[in-house]
Amino acid sequence: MSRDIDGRFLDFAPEVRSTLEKGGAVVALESTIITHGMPHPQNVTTAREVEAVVRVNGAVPATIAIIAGRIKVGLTDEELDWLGTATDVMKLSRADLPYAIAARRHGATTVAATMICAHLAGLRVFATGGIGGVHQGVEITMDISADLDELTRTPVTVVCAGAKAILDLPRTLEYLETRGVPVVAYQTDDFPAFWSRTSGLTAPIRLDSPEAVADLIDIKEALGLGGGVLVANPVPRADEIPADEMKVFIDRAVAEARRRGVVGKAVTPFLLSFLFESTGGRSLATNIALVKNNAALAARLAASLAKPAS
Ligand code: PSU
Ligand code: MN
Repeated sequence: MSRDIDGRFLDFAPEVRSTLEKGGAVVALESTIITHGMPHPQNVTTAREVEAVVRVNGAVPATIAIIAGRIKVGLTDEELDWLGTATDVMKLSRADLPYAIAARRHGATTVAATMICAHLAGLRVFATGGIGGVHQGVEITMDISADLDELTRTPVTVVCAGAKAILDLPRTLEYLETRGVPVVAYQTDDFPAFWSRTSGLTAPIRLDSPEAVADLIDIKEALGLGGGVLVANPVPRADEIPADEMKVFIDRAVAEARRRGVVGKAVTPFLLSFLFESTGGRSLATNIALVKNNAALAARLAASLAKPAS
């Protein structure tokens, strides 16, 4: 269960707490996708739909965010609505978490920060859209998402649709391999590319059922290897934007970010919103579909992990 025994930092939603106490299945969800990843009102409607998808697939959702310095594990409807339009919410990664808590700030958790909070809360599975990774132009900017290092140290399984295709995907995979993070493609041989089902890169591992992924997670933990597991689940065929179509828009977005001098935490939100505009909303529709698809798999995985060993 939770390592935060005295409740010093964490506030659990009652349903999340009671489910954890019974050893039931809970799926962590992040909040940066709500505050910095999607426009309003689609951000809030998606967050609700994603929670519903988790339930339908046999688990309890716990959306994680920092509100007035408290780590919320599971948000109320009111908190979720508020988050959807709030303007004073920080984008929190590992480096920002202690400050946000100490200064009683509001913060949306990225993949890295959500993994940390999920682990503190005793959750093992987390669903998102796409992880951050090595950015294009890393030779000059050294921009590598803290999400990658978090996967090397925090034992939470992240279900995503690959790394966002705005990134340098070959280098992202190299980095994960160097740092010893198992990367599992789900029911495919290829590492998926967020909006597209394939990146043209072969994934290191392929598994075809939630039970097989659960086995791998249990064994990794039993071996004491530390760190997380990345599960890359391709967007459903009907919702994908083929990689060659997407590339045109991505190249334009990356060039525009460079021209405007966008750096640091602002890069990913800028690229996502630029793509939303330039694709006439199509990139967002695909993003929504892939997050739901990941939530469904994460719930089935959490349910499989929660089963008592036979
Ligand atoms: N998945 C999405 N949309 C998003 C994100 C993930 O579909 O906006 C967020 C996650 O919170 C992830 C972050 O951690 O993008 C990556 O930000 P950066 O590249 O600055 O590390
Ligand atoms: Mn970055």
